[in-house]
Amino acid sequence: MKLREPGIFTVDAVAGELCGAGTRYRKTLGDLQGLYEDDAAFERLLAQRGTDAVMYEVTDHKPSSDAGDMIIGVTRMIPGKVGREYFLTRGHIHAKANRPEMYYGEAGYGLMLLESPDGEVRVVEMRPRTVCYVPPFWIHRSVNVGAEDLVMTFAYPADSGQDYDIIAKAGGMRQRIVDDGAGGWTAVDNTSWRPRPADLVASLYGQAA
Ligand code: S6P
Ligand code: ZN
Repeated sequence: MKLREPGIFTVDAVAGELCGAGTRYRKTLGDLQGLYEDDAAFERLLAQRGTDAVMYEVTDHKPSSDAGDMIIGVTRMIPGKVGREYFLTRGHIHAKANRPEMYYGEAGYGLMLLESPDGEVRVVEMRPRTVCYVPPFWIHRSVNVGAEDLVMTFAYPADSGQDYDIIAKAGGMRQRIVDDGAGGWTAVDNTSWRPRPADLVASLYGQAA
């Protein structure tokens, strides 16, 4: 049997990347259109920074997409707000919904915003050395509520995949993370959110390993 070689990487918490990782992608302001509550504030930011402004980037090591294998990487998100709403990642559920994930805080101050298919919400504060276990079936999105770059290492099963539509189809995530007026954060209801149909929830929970 031909075995894979061990991977050796360095997390650069200042640069916010996994040094030695094979792949990198960036999400720009233009990629995040429609995710924020305040369209006018989004358009203003777009006019200031341009559509190609990098909002977050991911460096990762994807040895394969085999069941039982693992993907590891680092996400770096810049700080800021669209109107009152803190910068966020697109967020997703794993396409194989029963696949979990681990996030480890390297730098900055952020949140992991989690939502179950039937609409339960959890918020986990992420600081350096915080480990967040994202259980199977939870939609997850990172939010930078600090003043610095938010840098997190992650690891998840290599056959997980990502489904981004689950958020769009519900009108966004159920809660939004906004400035509390005192420079902190608070979670508020997203008035556009709609509960998922019971058959969709059942089919997600019914997924076989
Ligand atoms: C993948 C894992 C991370 C995110 C990354 C960007 O399952 O959760 O690699 O992909 O933090 O977030 P998003 O929501 O744009 O994929
Ligand atoms: Zn994920």
